[in-house]
Amino acid sequence: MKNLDIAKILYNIADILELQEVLFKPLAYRKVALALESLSEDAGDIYTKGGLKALMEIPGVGEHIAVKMEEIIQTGKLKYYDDLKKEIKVDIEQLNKIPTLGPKKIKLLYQELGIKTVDDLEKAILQGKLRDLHGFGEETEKNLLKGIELIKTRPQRFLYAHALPLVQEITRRLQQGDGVQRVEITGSFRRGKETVGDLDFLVISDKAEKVVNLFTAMPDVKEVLAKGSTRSSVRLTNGLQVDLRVLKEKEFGSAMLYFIGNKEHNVELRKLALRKGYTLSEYGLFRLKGKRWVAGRTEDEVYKKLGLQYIEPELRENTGEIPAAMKGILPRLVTAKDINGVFHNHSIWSDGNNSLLEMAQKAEQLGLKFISFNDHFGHMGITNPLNEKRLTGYLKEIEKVRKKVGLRVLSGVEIDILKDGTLPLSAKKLKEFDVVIASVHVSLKMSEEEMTKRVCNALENYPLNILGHPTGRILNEREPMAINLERVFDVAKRRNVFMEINGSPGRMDLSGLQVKAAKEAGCLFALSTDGHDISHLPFYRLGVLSARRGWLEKKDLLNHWSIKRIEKALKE
Ligand code: DGT
Ligand code: CA
Ligand code: CA
Ligand code: ZN
Repeated sequence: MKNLDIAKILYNIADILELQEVLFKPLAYRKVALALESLSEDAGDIYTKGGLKALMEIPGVGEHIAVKMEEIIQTGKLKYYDDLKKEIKVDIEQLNKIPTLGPKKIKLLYQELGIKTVDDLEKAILQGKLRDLHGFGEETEKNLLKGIELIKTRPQRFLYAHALPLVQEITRRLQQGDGVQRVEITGSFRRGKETVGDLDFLVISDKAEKVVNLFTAMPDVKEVLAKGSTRSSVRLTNGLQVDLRVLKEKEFGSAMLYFIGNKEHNVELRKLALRKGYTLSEYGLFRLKGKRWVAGRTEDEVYKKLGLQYIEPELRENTGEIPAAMKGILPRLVTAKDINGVFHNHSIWSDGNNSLLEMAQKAEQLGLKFISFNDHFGHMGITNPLNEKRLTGYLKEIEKVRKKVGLRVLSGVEIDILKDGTLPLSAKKLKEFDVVIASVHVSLKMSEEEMTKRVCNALENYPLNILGHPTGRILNEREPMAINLERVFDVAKRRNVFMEINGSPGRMDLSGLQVKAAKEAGCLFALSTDGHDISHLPFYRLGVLSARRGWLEKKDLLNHWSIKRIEKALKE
Protein backbone atom coordinates (compact mmCIF):
# COMPACT_ATOMS: atom_id res chain seq x y z
CA MET A 1 0.00 0.00 0.00
CA LYS A 2 1.31 3.37 -1.00
CA ASN A 3 0.88 6.51 1.10
CA LEU A 4 -1.64 7.80 -1.43
CA ASP A 5 -3.78 4.67 -1.19
CA ILE A 6 -3.81 4.91 2.58
CA ALA A 7 -4.69 8.60 2.29
CA LYS A 8 -7.61 7.78 0.00
CA ILE A 9 -9.05 5.33 2.54
CA LEU A 10 -8.72 7.94 5.30
CA TYR A 11 -10.43 10.58 3.15
CA ASN A 12 -13.28 8.21 2.44
CA ILE A 13 -13.64 7.35 6.12
CA ALA A 14 -13.84 11.09 6.85
CA ASP A 15 -16.61 11.49 4.28
CA ILE A 16 -18.62 8.57 5.63
CA LEU A 17 -18.28 9.81 9.21
CA GLU A 18 -19.48 13.18 8.04
CA LEU A 19 -22.51 11.53 6.43
CA GLN A 20 -23.18 9.97 9.81
CA GLU A 21 -22.93 13.38 11.45
CA VAL A 22 -19.98 12.35 13.60
CA LEU A 23 -18.25 15.46 14.92
CA PHE A 24 -14.51 16.27 14.87
CA LYS A 25 -13.36 12.83 13.70
CA PRO A 26 -13.68 13.64 9.98
CA LEU A 27 -11.29 16.55 10.42
CA ALA A 28 -8.76 14.33 12.21
CA TYR A 29 -8.81 11.76 9.38
CA ARG A 30 -8.51 14.44 6.69
CA LYS A 31 -5.56 16.00 8.43
CA VAL A 32 -3.64 12.73 8.44
CA ALA A 33 -4.61 12.02 4.82
CA LEU A 34 -3.25 15.41 3.79
CA ALA A 35 0.01 14.77 5.63
CA LEU A 36 0.35 11.32 4.02
CA GLU A 37 -0.14 12.72 0.53
CA SER A 38 3.01 14.73 0.74
CA LEU A 39 5.14 12.54 2.97
CA SER A 40 8.34 11.66 1.15
CA GLU A 41 8.96 8.46 3.13
CA ASP A 42 6.76 5.43 2.66
CA ALA A 43 4.46 4.89 5.67
CA GLY A 44 5.12 1.16 5.33
CA ASP A 45 8.87 1.77 5.69
CA ILE A 46 8.30 4.07 8.63
CA TYR A 47 6.26 1.34 10.29
CA THR A 48 8.82 -1.38 9.55
CA LYS A 49 11.56 0.73 11.08
CA GLY A 50 9.82 2.13 14.14
CA GLY A 51 6.44 0.46 14.60
CA LEU A 52 3.35 2.25 15.89
CA LYS A 53 5.45 4.83 17.70
CA ALA A 54 7.06 5.98 14.48
CA LEU A 55 3.66 6.21 12.75
CA MET A 56 2.52 8.47 15.56
CA GLU A 57 5.23 10.94 14.64
CA ILE A 58 3.48 11.66 11.34
CA PRO A 59 1.62 14.98 11.78
CA GLY A 60 -1.88 14.45 13.17
CA VAL A 61 -1.56 10.71 13.81
CA GLY A 62 -2.76 9.63 17.25
CA GLU A 63 -3.00 6.13 18.60
CA HIS A 64 -6.41 5.34 17.07
CA ILE A 65 -5.42 6.26 13.56
CA ALA A 66 -1.97 4.70 13.95
CA VAL A 67 -3.55 1.33 14.77
CA LYS A 68 -5.73 1.60 11.66
CA MET A 69 -2.74 2.47 9.53
CA GLU A 70 -0.92 -0.53 10.95
CA GLU A 71 -3.77 -2.79 9.83
CA ILE A 72 -3.77 -1.28 6.33
CA ILE A 73 0.00 -1.65 6.04
CA GLN A 74 -0.03 -5.24 7.27
CA THR A 75 -3.11 -6.57 5.48
CA GLY A 76 -3.86 -4.06 2.70
CA LYS A 77 -7.35 -3.71 4.16
CA LEU A 78 -9.16 -2.10 7.06
CA LYS A 79 -12.08 -3.86 8.66
CA TYR A 80 -13.37 -0.63 10.21
CA TYR A 81 -13.59 0.95 6.75
CA ASP A 82 -15.25 -2.08 5.17
CA ASP A 83 -17.82 -2.12 7.99
CA LEU A 84 -18.48 1.59 7.56
CA LYS A 85 -19.05 1.10 3.82
CA LYS A 86 -21.51 -1.72 4.47
CA GLU A 87 -23.32 0.34 7.06
CA ILE A 88 -23.70 3.37 4.88
CA LYS A 89 -24.23 1.76 1.48
CA VAL A 90 -23.29 5.01 -0.29
CA ASP A 91 -20.65 4.71 -3.00
CA ILE A 92 -18.52 7.54 -1.64
CA GLU A 93 -15.50 6.56 -3.73
CA GLN A 94 -17.23 7.05 -7.09
CA LEU A 95 -19.42 10.00 -6.09
CA ASN A 96 -16.37 11.82 -4.81
CA LYS A 97 -14.80 11.65 -8.24
CA ILE A 98 -17.50 13.85 -9.76
CA PRO A 99 -16.15 17.40 -9.98
CA THR A 100 -18.19 19.96 -7.98
CA LEU A 101 -19.57 17.20 -5.74
CA GLY A 102 -18.08 17.16 -2.25
CA PRO A 103 -18.93 15.43 1.04
CA LYS A 104 -21.52 18.06 2.05
CA LYS A 105 -23.57 17.71 -1.14
CA ILE A 106 -23.22 13.93 -1.15
CA LYS A 107 -24.67 13.92 2.33
CA LEU A 108 -27.60 16.11 1.36
CA LEU A 109 -28.34 14.01 -1.73
CA TYR A 110 -28.38 10.89 0.40
CA GLN A 111 -30.56 12.32 3.15
CA GLU A 112 -33.07 14.04 0.89
CA LEU A 113 -33.24 11.70 -2.10
CA GLY A 114 -31.58 8.49 -0.93
CA ILE A 115 -28.93 8.77 -3.64
CA LYS A 116 -26.24 6.15 -3.14
CA THR A 117 -24.53 5.69 -6.47
CA VAL A 118 -23.53 7.65 -9.56
CA ASP A 119 -26.34 5.93 -11.47
CA ASP A 120 -28.88 6.98 -8.81
CA LEU A 121 -27.63 10.53 -9.18
CA GLU A 122 -27.88 10.53 -12.97
CA LYS A 123 -31.45 9.23 -12.82
CA ALA A 124 -32.47 11.79 -10.22
CA ILE A 125 -31.06 14.63 -12.32
CA LEU A 126 -32.80 13.44 -15.47
CA GLN A 127 -36.07 13.33 -13.52
CA GLY A 128 -35.48 16.93 -12.40
CA LYS A 129 -35.45 15.98 -8.73
CA LEU A 130 -32.41 17.99 -7.77
CA ARG A 131 -33.40 21.47 -8.78
CA ASP A 132 -35.63 22.02 -5.75
CA LEU A 133 -33.02 21.02 -3.19
CA HIS A 134 -31.44 23.75 -1.13
CA GLY A 135 -28.13 24.78 -2.71
CA PHE A 136 -28.91 23.05 -6.00
CA GLY A 137 -30.61 24.32 -9.15
CA GLU A 138 -30.74 23.85 -12.90
CA GLU A 139 -27.19 25.16 -13.20
CA THR A 140 -25.91 22.63 -10.63
CA GLU A 141 -27.78 19.85 -12.43
CA LYS A 142 -26.10 20.73 -15.69
CA ASN A 143 -22.66 20.79 -14.07
CA LEU A 144 -23.22 17.47 -12.33
CA LEU A 145 -24.33 15.83 -15.56
CA LYS A 146 -21.22 17.16 -17.25
CA GLY A 147 -19.17 15.77 -14.36
CA ILE A 148 -20.78 12.33 -14.62
CA GLU A 149 -20.11 12.31 -18.35
CA LEU A 150 -16.51 13.28 -17.61
CA ILE A 151 -15.80 10.49 -15.14
CA LYS A 152 -17.52 7.97 -17.40
CA THR A 153 -15.52 8.84 -20.51
CA ARG A 154 -12.27 10.42 -19.43
CA PRO A 155 -9.27 8.19 -19.06
CA GLN A 156 -7.82 9.33 -15.78
CA ARG A 157 -4.34 10.82 -15.99
CA PHE A 158 -2.06 10.68 -12.96
CA LEU A 159 -0.63 13.75 -11.31
CA TYR A 160 3.11 14.10 -11.76
CA ALA A 161 3.54 14.38 -8.00
CA HIS A 162 1.62 11.14 -7.45
CA ALA A 163 3.65 9.31 -10.09
CA LEU A 164 6.98 10.55 -8.67
CA PRO A 165 7.36 8.09 -5.76
CA LEU A 166 6.43 5.22 -8.11
CA VAL A 167 9.05 6.32 -10.63
CA GLN A 168 11.65 6.39 -7.87
CA GLU A 169 10.68 2.98 -6.60
CA ILE A 170 10.56 1.29 -10.02
CA THR A 171 13.90 2.87 -10.94
CA ARG A 172 15.43 1.48 -7.76
CA ARG A 173 14.06 -2.00 -8.42
CA LEU A 174 15.22 -2.08 -12.04
CA GLN A 175 18.69 -0.87 -11.07
CA GLN A 176 19.09 -4.03 -9.02
CA GLY A 177 18.45 -6.18 -12.12
CA ASP A 178 21.01 -8.54 -13.65
CA GLY A 179 23.46 -6.80 -15.97
CA VAL A 180 21.62 -3.49 -15.71
CA GLN A 181 23.86 -0.55 -16.61
CA ARG A 182 21.36 2.24 -16.73
CA VAL A 183 17.68 2.98 -16.03
CA GLU A 184 15.94 6.08 -17.40
CA ILE A 185 12.37 7.31 -17.20
CA THR A 186 11.19 8.82 -20.49
CA GLY A 187 7.80 9.91 -21.92
CA SER A 188 5.68 12.74 -20.56
CA PHE A 189 7.09 12.24 -17.06
CA ARG A 190 10.59 13.05 -18.27
CA ARG A 191 9.24 16.12 -20.04
CA GLY A 192 7.95 17.29 -16.64
CA LYS A 193 4.32 17.26 -17.72
CA GLU A 194 1.89 17.99 -14.89
CA THR A 195 -0.05 14.79 -15.56
CA VAL A 196 1.02 11.53 -17.15
CA GLY A 197 -0.98 8.94 -19.08
CA ASP A 198 1.50 6.16 -18.40
CA LEU A 199 5.16 5.71 -17.47
CA ASP A 200 7.84 4.72 -19.97
CA PHE A 201 11.12 3.17 -18.78
CA LEU A 202 14.26 2.42 -20.77
CA VAL A 203 16.95 0.09 -19.48
CA ILE A 204 20.39 -0.83 -20.82
CA SER A 205 21.20 -4.44 -20.10
CA ASP A 206 22.58 -7.43 -22.00
CA LYS A 207 20.26 -9.73 -20.03
CA ALA A 208 16.97 -8.38 -21.32
CA GLU A 209 14.83 -11.35 -20.43
CA LYS A 210 15.88 -11.28 -16.80
CA VAL A 211 15.07 -7.59 -16.57
CA VAL A 212 11.63 -8.20 -18.09
CA ASN A 213 10.98 -10.94 -15.55
CA LEU A 214 12.04 -8.71 -12.70
CA PHE A 215 9.74 -5.99 -14.03
CA THR A 216 6.61 -8.12 -14.29
CA ALA A 217 7.25 -9.63 -10.84
CA MET A 218 7.31 -6.27 -9.00
CA PRO A 219 5.00 -6.40 -5.96
CA ASP A 220 2.76 -3.57 -7.18
CA VAL A 221 1.94 -5.22 -10.52
CA LYS A 222 -1.73 -6.14 -10.77
CA GLU A 223 -1.82 -7.26 -14.36
CA VAL A 224 0.75 -8.04 -17.08
CA LEU A 225 -0.59 -6.48 -20.27
CA ALA A 226 2.21 -7.59 -22.58
CA LYS A 227 5.45 -9.48 -22.21
CA GLY A 228 8.17 -10.14 -24.78
CA SER A 229 11.90 -10.81 -24.68
CA THR A 230 12.91 -7.13 -24.56
CA ARG A 231 9.71 -5.29 -23.65
CA SER A 232 6.70 -5.39 -21.42
CA SER A 233 3.70 -3.39 -20.20
CA VAL A 234 2.07 -3.82 -16.82
CA ARG A 235 -0.76 -2.25 -14.87
CA LEU A 236 -0.07 -1.38 -11.24
CA THR A 237 -2.58 -1.87 -8.42
CA ASN A 238 -3.45 1.83 -8.54
CA GLY A 239 -4.36 1.57 -12.24
CA LEU A 240 -1.27 3.24 -13.70
CA GLN A 241 0.26 1.57 -16.77
CA VAL A 242 4.04 1.19 -16.98
CA ASP A 243 5.94 0.36 -20.18
CA LEU A 244 9.45 -1.06 -20.30
CA ARG A 245 12.01 -1.43 -23.09
CA VAL A 246 15.39 -3.09 -22.64
CA LEU A 247 18.09 -2.00 -25.09
CA LYS A 248 21.74 -2.21 -26.06
CA GLU A 249 24.10 0.63 -25.36
CA LYS A 250 24.58 1.50 -29.00
CA GLU A 251 20.93 2.49 -29.58
CA PHE A 252 20.29 4.09 -26.22
CA GLY A 253 20.56 7.74 -27.28
CA SER A 254 18.23 7.39 -30.22
CA ALA A 255 15.78 5.37 -28.11
CA MET A 256 15.87 8.11 -25.45
CA LEU A 257 15.06 10.67 -28.13
CA TYR A 258 12.18 8.60 -29.45
CA PHE A 259 10.62 7.81 -26.07
CA ILE A 260 11.05 11.20 -24.48
CA GLY A 261 9.27 12.66 -27.49
CA ASN A 262 6.75 14.17 -27.64
CA LYS A 263 5.43 12.71 -30.86
CA GLU A 264 5.35 16.07 -32.69
CA HIS A 265 8.93 16.82 -31.69
CA ASN A 266 9.95 13.38 -33.01
CA VAL A 267 8.19 13.93 -36.31
CA GLU A 268 10.02 17.24 -36.83
CA LEU A 269 13.38 15.65 -35.97
CA ARG A 270 12.80 12.94 -38.55
CA LYS A 271 11.93 15.47 -41.22
CA LEU A 272 15.09 17.38 -40.42
CA ALA A 273 17.12 14.16 -40.60
CA LEU A 274 15.71 13.40 -44.05
CA ARG A 275 16.61 16.89 -45.28
CA LYS A 276 20.18 16.22 -44.16
CA GLY A 277 20.40 12.84 -45.91
CA TYR A 278 19.73 10.61 -42.90
CA THR A 279 16.92 8.51 -41.50
CA LEU A 280 16.24 8.66 -37.76
CA SER A 281 14.50 5.94 -35.80
CA GLU A 282 14.53 4.64 -32.25
CA TYR A 283 17.41 2.38 -33.32
CA GLY A 284 19.74 5.12 -34.50
CA LEU A 285 20.63 7.73 -37.10
CA PHE A 286 21.52 6.12 -40.43
CA ARG A 287 22.74 7.38 -43.81
CA LEU A 288 19.84 7.46 -46.23
CA LYS A 289 22.04 5.82 -48.86
CA GLY A 290 23.48 2.48 -47.79
CA LYS A 291 21.82 2.62 -44.33
CA ARG A 292 25.15 2.94 -42.54
CA TRP A 293 24.84 3.65 -38.79
CA VAL A 294 26.02 7.19 -37.99
CA ALA A 295 25.00 7.97 -34.41
CA GLY A 296 22.70 6.88 -31.56
CA ARG A 297 24.73 6.16 -28.42
CA THR A 298 23.77 9.45 -26.84
CA GLU A 299 21.08 12.03 -27.49
CA ASP A 300 23.69 14.75 -27.79
CA GLU A 301 25.46 12.86 -30.57
CA VAL A 302 22.25 12.68 -32.63
CA TYR A 303 21.35 16.32 -32.06
CA LYS A 304 24.90 17.33 -33.09
CA LYS A 305 24.76 15.38 -36.35
CA LEU A 306 21.50 17.15 -37.11
CA GLY A 307 23.13 20.52 -36.47
CA LEU A 308 21.19 21.16 -33.26
CA GLN A 309 22.03 22.29 -29.75
CA TYR A 310 21.13 19.75 -27.05
CA ILE A 311 17.42 20.22 -26.27
CA GLU A 312 16.31 19.71 -22.65
CA PRO A 313 13.44 17.16 -22.31
CA GLU A 314 11.00 19.77 -20.93
CA LEU A 315 11.29 21.72 -24.19
CA ARG A 316 10.56 18.84 -26.54
CA GLU A 317 7.01 19.78 -27.39
CA ASN A 318 7.52 21.16 -30.91
CA THR A 319 6.74 24.70 -29.84
CA GLY A 320 9.74 26.31 -31.49
CA GLU A 321 12.60 24.46 -29.78
CA ILE A 322 13.95 22.92 -33.01
CA PRO A 323 14.40 26.20 -34.95
CA ALA A 324 15.86 27.77 -31.77
CA ALA A 325 18.31 24.86 -31.35
CA MET A 326 19.31 25.26 -35.00
CA LYS A 327 20.22 28.88 -34.37
CA GLY A 328 21.88 28.00 -31.06
CA ILE A 329 19.60 30.32 -29.09
CA LEU A 330 17.87 27.95 -26.65
CA PRO A 331 17.44 29.43 -23.16
CA ARG A 332 19.61 28.21 -20.30
CA LEU A 333 16.77 26.81 -18.20
CA VAL A 334 16.29 27.60 -14.53
CA THR A 335 16.94 24.71 -12.11
CA ALA A 336 15.74 23.95 -8.58
CA LYS A 337 19.13 25.10 -7.26
CA ASP A 338 18.43 28.60 -8.54
CA ILE A 339 15.42 29.00 -6.25
CA ASN A 340 16.29 31.05 -3.17
CA GLY A 341 12.88 31.17 -1.55
CA VAL A 342 9.18 30.55 -1.96
CA PHE A 343 6.02 32.62 -2.09
CA HIS A 344 2.43 31.90 -1.13
CA ASN A 345 2.41 29.93 2.10
CA HIS A 346 -0.48 29.43 4.48
CA SER A 347 -0.42 28.82 8.23
CA ILE A 348 -2.95 28.09 10.98
CA TRP A 349 -3.86 31.79 10.73
CA SER A 350 -6.04 30.66 7.81
CA ASP A 351 -6.37 27.11 6.46
CA GLY A 352 -2.84 25.76 6.94
CA ASN A 353 -1.80 22.93 9.26
CA ASN A 354 1.30 24.48 10.80
CA SER A 355 2.27 27.63 12.65
CA LEU A 356 4.17 30.45 10.99
CA LEU A 357 7.26 29.48 12.98
CA GLU A 358 7.08 25.80 11.97
CA MET A 359 6.74 26.75 8.32
CA ALA A 360 9.64 29.21 8.47
CA GLN A 361 11.88 26.72 10.26
CA LYS A 362 11.13 24.04 7.70
CA ALA A 363 11.94 26.45 4.86
CA GLU A 364 15.23 27.23 6.56
CA GLN A 365 16.00 23.52 6.88
CA LEU A 366 15.41 23.16 3.16
CA GLY A 367 18.13 25.73 2.61
CA LEU A 368 15.83 28.51 1.43
CA LYS A 369 16.78 32.12 2.04
CA PHE A 370 13.28 33.57 2.27
CA ILE A 371 9.67 32.56 2.78
CA SER A 372 6.59 34.66 2.08
CA PHE A 373 3.44 34.15 4.14
CA ASN A 374 0.18 34.75 2.34
CA ASP A 375 -2.68 33.57 4.49
CA HIS A 376 -6.16 33.94 3.04
CA PHE A 377 -7.93 37.26 3.38
CA GLY A 378 -11.48 37.50 2.11
CA HIS A 379 -14.91 36.05 2.41
CA MET A 380 -14.37 32.36 1.78
CA GLY A 381 -15.68 30.73 4.94
CA ILE A 382 -14.01 27.36 4.51
CA THR A 383 -10.53 28.80 4.55
CA ASN A 384 -10.80 30.57 7.92
CA PRO A 385 -9.71 33.79 6.25
CA LEU A 386 -8.05 36.70 7.99
CA ASN A 387 -10.09 39.84 8.52
CA GLU A 388 -9.06 43.37 9.43
CA LYS A 389 -9.44 42.61 13.12
CA ARG A 390 -7.10 39.61 13.08
CA LEU A 391 -4.51 41.24 10.82
CA THR A 392 -2.70 43.00 13.67
CA GLY A 393 -2.11 39.74 15.52
CA TYR A 394 -0.97 38.02 12.32
CA LEU A 395 1.55 40.72 11.50
CA LYS A 396 2.79 40.77 15.11
CA GLU A 397 3.41 37.05 15.02
CA ILE A 398 5.30 37.34 11.73
CA GLU A 399 7.46 39.96 13.44
CA LYS A 400 8.16 37.49 16.28
CA VAL A 401 9.02 34.69 13.86
CA ARG A 402 11.52 36.99 12.13
CA LYS A 403 13.55 37.12 15.32
CA LYS A 404 13.67 33.35 15.68
CA VAL A 405 14.82 32.23 12.23
CA GLY A 406 17.78 32.90 10.01
CA LEU A 407 15.92 33.38 6.75
CA ARG A 408 14.05 36.47 5.58
CA VAL A 409 10.33 36.31 6.34
CA LEU A 410 8.06 38.32 4.05
CA SER A 411 4.60 39.32 5.24
CA GLY A 412 1.56 39.16 3.01
CA VAL A 413 -1.90 37.92 2.22
CA GLU A 414 -3.63 35.99 -0.52
CA ILE A 415 -6.63 38.19 -1.07
CA ASP A 416 -9.82 37.31 -2.96
CA ILE A 417 -10.60 39.09 -6.18
CA LEU A 418 -14.30 39.70 -5.68
CA LYS A 419 -16.92 39.25 -8.35
CA ASP A 420 -16.76 42.89 -9.45
CA GLY A 421 -12.97 43.01 -9.55
CA THR A 422 -12.61 44.85 -6.26
CA LEU A 423 -10.68 43.55 -3.26
CA PRO A 424 -11.90 43.41 0.35
CA LEU A 425 -9.01 45.64 1.57
CA SER A 426 -8.09 49.16 0.50
CA ALA A 427 -5.01 49.93 -1.59
CA LYS A 428 -3.61 51.84 1.35
CA LYS A 429 -3.85 48.84 3.69
CA LEU A 430 -2.37 46.52 1.08
CA LYS A 431 0.76 48.64 0.96
CA GLU A 432 1.56 47.57 4.53
CA PHE A 433 2.44 44.06 3.35
CA ASP A 434 5.64 42.93 1.67
CA VAL A 435 3.82 40.65 -0.77
CA VAL A 436 0.22 40.86 -1.95
CA ILE A 437 -1.12 37.91 -3.92
CA ALA A 438 -4.59 38.28 -5.40
CA SER A 439 -6.55 35.25 -6.57
CA VAL A 440 -9.99 34.27 -7.81
CA HIS A 441 -11.59 31.72 -5.47
CA VAL A 442 -15.34 32.23 -5.70
CA SER A 443 -17.82 32.82 -8.55
CA LEU A 444 -15.60 30.99 -11.01
CA LYS A 445 -18.34 30.58 -13.58
CA MET A 446 -18.45 33.80 -15.55
CA SER A 447 -18.19 34.58 -19.22
CA GLU A 448 -14.66 35.06 -20.54
CA GLU A 449 -15.29 38.76 -21.01
CA GLU A 450 -16.58 39.26 -17.46
CA MET A 451 -13.81 37.24 -15.87
CA THR A 452 -11.11 39.00 -17.87
CA LYS A 453 -12.52 42.38 -16.82
CA ARG A 454 -12.75 41.24 -13.21
CA VAL A 455 -9.11 40.20 -13.02
CA CYS A 456 -7.79 43.15 -15.06
CA ASN A 457 -9.76 45.51 -12.87
CA ALA A 458 -8.00 44.15 -9.79
CA LEU A 459 -4.61 44.39 -11.52
CA GLU A 460 -5.27 47.99 -12.58
CA ASN A 461 -6.63 49.39 -9.34
CA TYR A 462 -4.66 47.82 -6.50
CA PRO A 463 -0.99 47.55 -5.56
CA LEU A 464 -0.66 43.81 -6.28
CA ASN A 465 2.55 41.83 -6.53
CA ILE A 466 1.45 38.41 -7.74
CA LEU A 467 -1.60 37.09 -9.58
CA GLY A 468 -2.31 33.76 -7.81
CA HIS A 469 -3.13 30.55 -9.74
CA PRO A 470 -4.24 32.58 -12.78
CA THR A 471 -6.51 29.97 -14.42
CA GLY A 472 -8.02 28.41 -11.29
CA ARG A 473 -7.81 24.92 -12.71
CA ILE A 474 -7.69 21.84 -10.49
CA LEU A 475 -6.15 18.93 -12.38
CA ASN A 476 -8.60 16.10 -13.07
CA GLU A 477 -11.32 18.05 -11.27
CA ARG A 478 -11.95 21.54 -12.47
CA GLU A 479 -11.39 23.04 -15.89
CA PRO A 480 -9.55 26.36 -16.07
CA MET A 481 -11.94 29.30 -15.82
CA ALA A 482 -12.77 31.17 -19.00
CA ILE A 483 -10.31 34.06 -19.17
CA ASN A 484 -8.38 35.88 -21.87
CA LEU A 485 -4.84 35.35 -20.61
CA GLU A 486 -3.27 37.51 -23.33
CA ARG A 487 -5.08 40.54 -22.01
CA VAL A 488 -4.22 39.61 -18.44
CA PHE A 489 -0.52 39.22 -19.34
CA ASP A 490 -0.48 42.67 -20.97
CA VAL A 491 -1.97 44.41 -17.97
CA ALA A 492 0.21 42.44 -15.53
CA LYS A 493 3.33 43.43 -17.43
CA ARG A 494 2.39 47.10 -17.47
CA ARG A 495 1.52 47.07 -13.76
CA ASN A 496 4.64 45.11 -12.68
CA VAL A 497 2.57 42.21 -11.37
CA PHE A 498 4.34 38.85 -11.37
CA MET A 499 2.48 35.85 -12.76
CA GLU A 500 2.33 32.95 -10.34
CA ILE A 501 3.69 29.52 -11.15
CA ASN A 502 1.80 27.58 -8.52
CA GLY A 503 3.60 24.32 -7.72
CA SER A 504 0.81 22.71 -5.74
CA PRO A 505 0.52 19.19 -7.29
CA GLY A 506 -3.18 19.51 -8.13
CA ARG A 507 -2.91 23.01 -9.58
CA MET A 508 0.33 23.53 -11.51
CA ASP A 509 -1.06 26.88 -12.59
CA LEU A 510 0.09 28.51 -14.93
CA SER A 511 0.92 25.50 -17.09
CA GLY A 512 4.25 25.34 -18.91
CA LEU A 513 2.74 26.43 -22.22
CA GLN A 514 0.98 29.37 -20.55
CA VAL A 515 4.23 30.38 -18.87
CA LYS A 516 5.85 30.45 -22.30
CA ALA A 517 3.08 32.67 -23.67
CA ALA A 518 3.36 35.00 -20.67
CA LYS A 519 7.12 35.24 -21.11
CA GLU A 520 6.65 36.12 -24.75
CA ALA A 521 4.23 38.85 -23.62
CA GLY A 522 7.01 40.25 -21.42
CA CYS A 523 5.86 39.02 -18.00
CA LEU A 524 8.02 38.04 -15.05
CA PHE A 525 7.20 35.21 -12.64
CA ALA A 526 6.95 34.22 -8.98
CA LEU A 527 7.16 30.57 -8.13
CA SER A 528 5.05 29.41 -5.22
CA THR A 529 4.35 26.34 -3.15
CA ASP A 530 0.82 27.24 -2.07
CA GLY A 531 1.96 25.35 1.04
CA HIS A 532 -0.63 24.45 3.66
CA ASP A 533 1.67 22.13 5.61
CA ILE A 534 5.42 21.90 6.25
CA SER A 535 5.48 18.86 3.99
CA HIS A 536 4.26 21.02 1.08
CA LEU A 537 7.27 23.31 1.05
CA PRO A 538 9.35 21.13 -1.29
CA PHE A 539 6.59 21.48 -3.94
CA TYR A 540 8.44 24.43 -5.40
CA ARG A 541 10.37 21.80 -7.32
CA LEU A 542 7.22 20.99 -9.28
CA GLY A 543 6.86 24.66 -10.10
CA VAL A 544 10.41 24.55 -11.46
CA LEU A 545 9.27 21.93 -13.98
CA SER A 546 6.54 24.26 -15.28
CA ALA A 547 9.04 27.11 -15.37
CA ARG A 548 11.37 24.99 -17.47
CA ARG A 549 8.53 23.88 -19.75
CA GLY A 550 7.83 27.60 -20.12
CA TRP A 551 11.43 28.29 -21.30
CA LEU A 552 12.29 30.36 -18.22
CA GLU A 553 15.81 31.33 -17.29
CA LYS A 554 16.76 32.28 -13.76
CA LYS A 555 16.49 35.98 -14.52
CA ASP A 556 12.77 35.53 -15.27
CA LEU A 557 12.00 34.31 -11.75
CA LEU A 558 11.65 36.62 -8.79
CA ASN A 559 12.65 33.67 -6.57
CA HIS A 560 16.22 33.79 -7.88
CA TRP A 561 16.85 37.45 -7.24
CA SER A 562 18.68 38.79 -4.18
CA ILE A 563 16.46 39.74 -1.23
CA LYS A 564 17.36 43.38 -1.75
CA ARG A 565 16.30 43.32 -5.37
CA ILE A 566 13.13 41.39 -4.55
CA GLU A 567 12.09 43.90 -1.93
CA LYS A 568 12.77 46.76 -4.30
CA ALA A 569 10.77 45.11 -7.10
CA LEU A 570 7.83 44.43 -4.78
CA LYS A 571 7.62 48.11 -3.90
CA GLU A 572 7.37 49.20 -7.53
P1 DGT B 1 1.31 10.24 -21.94
O1 DGT B 1 1.79 8.87 -21.62
O2 DGT B 1 -0.02 10.27 -22.57
O3 DGT B 1 1.38 11.16 -20.78
O4 DGT B 1 2.31 10.89 -23.04
P2 DGT B 1 3.68 10.34 -23.60
O5 DGT B 1 4.30 11.47 -24.34
O6 DGT B 1 4.48 9.70 -22.53
O7 DGT B 1 3.21 9.29 -24.69
P3 DGT B 1 3.35 7.71 -24.81
O8 DGT B 1 3.51 7.04 -23.50
O9 DGT B 1 2.22 7.27 -25.66
O10 DGT B 1 4.66 7.52 -25.68
C1 DGT B 1 5.95 7.68 -25.14
C2 DGT B 1 6.83 8.39 -26.14
O11 DGT B 1 6.93 7.62 -27.33
C3 DGT B 1 6.28 9.73 -26.60
O12 DGT B 1 6.69 10.75 -25.74
C4 DGT B 1 6.81 9.86 -27.98
C5 DGT B 1 6.94 8.45 -28.48
N1 DGT B 1 5.84 8.10 -29.40
C6 DGT B 1 4.69 7.50 -29.06
N2 DGT B 1 3.93 7.30 -30.16
C7 DGT B 1 4.65 7.78 -31.20
C8 DGT B 1 4.41 7.86 -32.61
O13 DGT B 1 3.38 7.46 -33.12
N3 DGT B 1 5.37 8.44 -33.37
C9 DGT B 1 6.53 8.91 -32.83
N4 DGT B 1 7.45 9.46 -33.61
N5 DGT B 1 6.79 8.85 -31.52
C10 DGT B 1 5.86 8.29 -30.71
CA1 CA C 1 3.86 7.92 -21.26
CA1 CA D 1 3.65 4.58 -23.03
ZN1 ZN E 1 -5.58 30.36 -3.54
